[in-house]
Amino acid sequence: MPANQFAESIAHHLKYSMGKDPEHAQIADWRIALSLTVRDHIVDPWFASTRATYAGHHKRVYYLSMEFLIGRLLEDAIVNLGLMDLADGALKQFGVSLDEALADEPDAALGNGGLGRLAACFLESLSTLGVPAYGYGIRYEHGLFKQSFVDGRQKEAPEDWLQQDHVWEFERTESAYTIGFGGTVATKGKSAVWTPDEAVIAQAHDTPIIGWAGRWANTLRLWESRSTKLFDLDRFNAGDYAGAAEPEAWARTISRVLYPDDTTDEGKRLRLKQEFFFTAASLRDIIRRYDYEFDDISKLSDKVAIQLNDTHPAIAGPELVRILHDEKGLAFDDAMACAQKCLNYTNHTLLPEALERWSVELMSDLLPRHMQIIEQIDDAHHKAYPKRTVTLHDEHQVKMGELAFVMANRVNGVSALHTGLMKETVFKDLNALHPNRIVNQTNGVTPRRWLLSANPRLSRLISDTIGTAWVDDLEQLGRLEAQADDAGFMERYTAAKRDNKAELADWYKATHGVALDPEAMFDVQIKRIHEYKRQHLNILEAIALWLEIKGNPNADWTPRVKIFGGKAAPGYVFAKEIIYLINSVAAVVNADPVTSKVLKVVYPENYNVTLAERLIPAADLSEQISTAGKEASGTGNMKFALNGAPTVGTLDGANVEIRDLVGAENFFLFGMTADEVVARREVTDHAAKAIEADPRLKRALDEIAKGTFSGGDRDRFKSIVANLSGADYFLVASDFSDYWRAQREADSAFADRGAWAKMALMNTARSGWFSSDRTIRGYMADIWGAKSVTADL
Ligand code: 26Q
Repeated sequence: MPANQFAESIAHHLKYSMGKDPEHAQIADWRIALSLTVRDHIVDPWFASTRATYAGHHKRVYYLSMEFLIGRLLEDAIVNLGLMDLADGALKQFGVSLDEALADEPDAALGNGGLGRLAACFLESLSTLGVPAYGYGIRYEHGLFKQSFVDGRQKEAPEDWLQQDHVWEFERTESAYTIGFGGTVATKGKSAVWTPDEAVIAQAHDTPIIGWAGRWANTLRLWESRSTKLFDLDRFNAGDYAGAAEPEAWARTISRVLYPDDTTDEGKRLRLKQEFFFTAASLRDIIRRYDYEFDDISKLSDKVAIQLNDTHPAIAGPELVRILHDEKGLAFDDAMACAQKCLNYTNHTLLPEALERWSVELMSDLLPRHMQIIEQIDDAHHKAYPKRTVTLHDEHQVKMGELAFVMANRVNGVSALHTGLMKETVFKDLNALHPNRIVNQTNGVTPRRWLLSANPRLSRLISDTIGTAWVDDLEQLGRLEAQADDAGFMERYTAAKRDNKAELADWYKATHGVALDPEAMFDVQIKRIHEYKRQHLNILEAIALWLEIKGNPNADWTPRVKIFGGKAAPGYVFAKEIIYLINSVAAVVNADPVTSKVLKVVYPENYNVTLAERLIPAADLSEQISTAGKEASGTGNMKFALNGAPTVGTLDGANVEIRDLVGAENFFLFGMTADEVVARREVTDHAAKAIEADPRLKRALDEIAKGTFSGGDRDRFKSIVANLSGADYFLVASDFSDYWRAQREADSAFADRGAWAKMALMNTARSGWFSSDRTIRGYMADIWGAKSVTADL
């Protein structure tokens, strides 16, 4: 398309789709007009994809997830459609900067962290690979809260991504389902009739997800809850205006806000309602589409593969059985077998407190028919496996992990280590009964967003060196290894990182008023704040380092900037204390004239996908320091490695596989293994012993206790000090000494810039396996039995 035509299309949309006079258009208006123009380029491939799927009667993959952490969409679409130069040139004609337009888009944060971001990477890879697929989730009016710091403490404010026109979605008024709750069950022969006493409407909104090179587009279908009645006219006419709007307001609460908790099983009725709401609507939609195309419902699994992203949609098991048995008339056992062939479950955590359980009372009250079916599933499972029984409910609770497992064809973990631990721990008994059901699918990340678009400098160098095929064949990066001895290439590789760091420093100075030295090592830890992720281990090391530098200021220190990013669940008190401590340490350390040239601690507010895209390309060192056995996989770790930041990390999650691939010599390993962690917990006073054995750790804790970071207030961080010197469940103290050692090794390595650049390059060159394209191929082959349709075209 010629540049003029592209510009004309923008002008046309501004005027006729948006009713804006270009004279008065703001940056948001230009951004939306550009989005509408780009969107026009998506529609044809989108329709073609749907038609090809129907024409070939292909199997479809359905990815059910409570969370899709998609971030901004415009740049992704422009990059995948190859429209960057056109868009840039066209906006210039109007005197508008493309960068500013891209930066104006709100970041869609319909997720908490890794699980939600994984779902977003998977959607993009499914489209890139040309697999017929739908993502199904909830269209939250408010995504993850906005984080700010007030005097160092986290403050939450509502997120409002839908304040401006959101032109990426199409509302489908014809796709709406009534979803019931509560009520009664009447028996009818062998099956039952459920009559709910409360109902809401699930209204579909579709967002096309375009794959690389615009070859294929799938749909993300998000459900919005609406009232079945518009408003109560009688109450309105009686003058009760607030009361009249109540049914509408009440129904809408289901899709009002994303649960910001990723630790505790919130015992909330609303959460269970959200789960059933989107799962039931999605299943109805899936079956409607199947019925339109095929006759024999018992063959559903030939054409339908459903992936449950954790247990949040696990009610899909009983709901699908209910539809097949109560509504479609299959015998109960046939209904159960049919559902099992369609469903698959991904586990993302082994932390006991994060495994979902619902009380039998709540389940019976909200979903009475489903509770009966859960009992029947349990009985059927017991009958089939009489020797060992695994009950789906004990202590009057329904265990959603067990339910998802029993109702799944395949169950998967998200890294080799995690899958192994699943078999040995939470699902030990079920694994013994169903030895082939658990499979591993190590996570991956989309290289289009996390390299091509987030790191244009490095991408350009890669494409200049090995061509552009790496973009959808990431293992081609291996060819970069041969460049390690080419001085010209290494100079450009180093320059790309230096320029990314300078850009980050400029942004930080402009937004936070603090200067960062781009020559220093940028040491980055970005992820949700959690005790098991051990941000407190990192900040303790910062304190110890600060003290060490103060004691010997003229030594040859490797300058470091420690960068933190991440949100704490609003109800997670200890995580919020860690944030407060990091900010308090930053304030003291950054103001110290003796040390501030070689050590800074910074914590930009409101970490999100957009900030990750800024930080990762500028990182020198990737902090992946969780207690071994606790991080299911990690995906940030992969993004850093790909962008040339070696890891300092434990043998946890996918770190293990990263180290195997990039080479032990290009990874700063420290800490106990998962087995050693279990053994160490048995040692009496393990924390006290570790502190006694390491004077640096002792001093660091003493400084906190003395009030050095709290204006002399000795009580402020009492809970942290008490935890770390007491129970210390996540073994921060026991891993400290080895962490310190690994960090000093990183310091020395960084001082040799040439050698460091080679380590970084090996991380880039050997991380191609961590593409989510590889992960999706694994799911296609081992779990879904789905095919790439573009591969046949
Ligand atoms: C549960 C009940 C009630 C409210 C909220 C929740 C809830 C919400 C989100 C529970 C868990 C989550 C998110 C978990 C998560 O993000 N896990 C991460 O998944 C990544 C993708 O597989 C892994 O890489 C990370 O290791 C894992 O922590």
